[in-house]
Amino acid sequence: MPRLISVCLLLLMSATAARAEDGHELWLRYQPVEEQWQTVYRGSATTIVPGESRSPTLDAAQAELVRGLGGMLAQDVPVTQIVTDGSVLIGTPRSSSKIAGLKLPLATAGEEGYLIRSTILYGHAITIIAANKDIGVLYGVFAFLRRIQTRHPLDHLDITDAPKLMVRVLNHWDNLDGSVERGYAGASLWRWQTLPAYRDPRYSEYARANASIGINGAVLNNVNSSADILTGEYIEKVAALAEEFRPWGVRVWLAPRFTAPEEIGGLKTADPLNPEVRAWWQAKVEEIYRQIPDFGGFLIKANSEGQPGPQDYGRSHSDGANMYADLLAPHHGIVMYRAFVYDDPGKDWKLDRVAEAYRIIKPFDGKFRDNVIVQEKEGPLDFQAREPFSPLFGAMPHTQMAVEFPITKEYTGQSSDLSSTGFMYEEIYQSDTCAYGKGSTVARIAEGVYNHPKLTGVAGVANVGNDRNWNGSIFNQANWYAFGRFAWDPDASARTIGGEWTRMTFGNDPVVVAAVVDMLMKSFPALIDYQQPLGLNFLDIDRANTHYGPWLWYNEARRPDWGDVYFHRANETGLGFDRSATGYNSVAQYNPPLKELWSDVRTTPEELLLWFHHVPWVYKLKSGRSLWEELQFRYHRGIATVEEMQKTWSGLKGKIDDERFAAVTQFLVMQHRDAVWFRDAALSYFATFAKQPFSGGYKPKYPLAFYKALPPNAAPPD
Ligand code: BDP
Repeated sequence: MPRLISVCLLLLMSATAARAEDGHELWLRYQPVEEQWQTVYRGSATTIVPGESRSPTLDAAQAELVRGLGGMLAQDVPVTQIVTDGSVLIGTPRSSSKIAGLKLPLATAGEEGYLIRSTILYGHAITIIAANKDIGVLYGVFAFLRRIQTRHPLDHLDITDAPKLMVRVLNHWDNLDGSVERGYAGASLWRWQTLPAYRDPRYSEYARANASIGINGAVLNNVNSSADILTGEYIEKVAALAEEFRPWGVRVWLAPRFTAPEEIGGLKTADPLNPEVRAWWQAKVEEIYRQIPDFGGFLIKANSEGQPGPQDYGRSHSDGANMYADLLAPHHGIVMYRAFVYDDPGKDWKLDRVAEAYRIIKPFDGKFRDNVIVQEKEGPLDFQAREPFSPLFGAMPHTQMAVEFPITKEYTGQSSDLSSTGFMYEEIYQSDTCAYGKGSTVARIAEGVYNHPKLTGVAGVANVGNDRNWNGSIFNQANWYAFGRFAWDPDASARTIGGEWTRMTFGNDPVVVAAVVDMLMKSFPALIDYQQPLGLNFLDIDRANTHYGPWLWYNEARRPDWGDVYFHRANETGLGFDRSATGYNSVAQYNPPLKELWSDVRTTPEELLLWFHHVPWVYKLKSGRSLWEELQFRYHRGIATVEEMQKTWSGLKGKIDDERFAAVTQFLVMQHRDAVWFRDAALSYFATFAKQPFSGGYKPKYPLAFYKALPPNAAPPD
């Protein structure tokens, strides 16, 4: 019997050691560090010394430190006022007389930044985490813990860091019925039914995760908005969420519906210049600020894809944006006005859809109020895996511009694919717009280097849902993380951020780190290869609007640009959309020398070849291969990379807990299936125009007719 007990005990112990993880803890796992690191760190974090005065944010910072240090150093780290060797002193000059006495150079830390410094106080070697504002202390605490999570030393620290962008918001496309537009991580996190009374603990957990990567705002509802969000009933619910988020420095924002004065206000019009309409909005804005004094502002999608807007009343985009801006200004609220607009011209449209945002919005440069930010998707089209940067960046010198990035992966792998969007964030931010001389990158424009007054920001369309792991898959967490870290510093590198995330998520075993970072870095280029090589795009518009799987032949939509054929323009002479001077000339929207370089097929980067040109099938690329051969080469390369990722991952068996290991393994199988599906359908379809055989003995798995007959959203059998 005693023997049986000890066996059971052993089993139990080993089960705990290999503790299965479901991903709920994200990158904030705070697992005990290895023995040798315990020795290194313990001396630098023996006690926590907070200031004399408190606030919910300072309490959160202190609690995080207790939790993080306690977990990683596997010992209690007491909170005390007594300074000893190894104390961590936290606070602002206002909250802590000790910090005030140190007269730290906090000016460069600004409103939200922090300073972490090793110093001597009363003869003791200590670490200070100080800031001008409480939120900076919280960010500093997360940065300090991140150092331990990623095994960086804690001595001789002298760090000052501050976010380069002011507004760092997630855009949730959550509907009030609990569904999420383009969400692949379960239903909405907001349980409207039980708000404001019930405060799901996940609300503050969500805000904490955001704070850990510096995100400071959340637009709660879909840009395709319902007016109901502005009713008194919902504003109370929104206020409850704001209360849960507040300690973590996350403000709530809303996407109002332009016609709300008519729909819920009983007015006959929503004309932004009508005094009654203005009065209605003014009362609404005041009602919001009475309950939510730190309300962030409004995100607006107007006159785009059927959404109502000022043009419906004969007014302009700036009339609409400025009406909101004027009403929000006394409360320090901000309008984020989306440049993702395109008109509805009906069936005989002759325009280039890609050129629309620029054509429609650029004329308003300088016409928006100072508290309006124009929010433009990263590319001129619509979140495709690879687009050139939007030419609006660099075309509106008198306008505050923010990039809108996809985090949710509508066109970049949805729920199944491992594809790390950090790659895209870096590629876009580092693109040189050439607008203000060499080196005027999208990052510098976003940072407001060329703008006065300076109001900067970024938005990411969230991939958060009520799935246990928040994002639908473990690797999708990397994209939320990367968005936040790039929002903090647009000049950061995807590799460094990926490395941080990997260490925090899977641990610091160098074999694991090297393997996972390698997967992250190759995943997005692989996706481009097997879905949208050489600048192709929108090959997945299907009749049910799911955007999952290849639908290259689809051409039956109400308007041509809601079909695939419009975008790839495959015919017997070649492939691609001619946006050069000989075609639609949309390339002219770019600054010199880009417009000249990209207008010439020989000087266009091959990554964007078919974005700008209609290229003959026999055209020779740099590789020496013809377009038809190169296309095949890239599709195959994409799949080969997925296979490499599968191999790399399977090599980590035993080094990752079983649950997450199995989940990723299964997702990779799906990804491989879908990548093969994309390649086979695309190449079978293009072959009907190229009229040439496949190279190297390759043969698609099924005939083209089979792919065409698949219903939307249904992958072929393996
Ligand atoms: C498109 C999505 C649609 C969004 C739209 C937008 O398919 O669901 O409403 O973007 O950004 O790509 O407004």
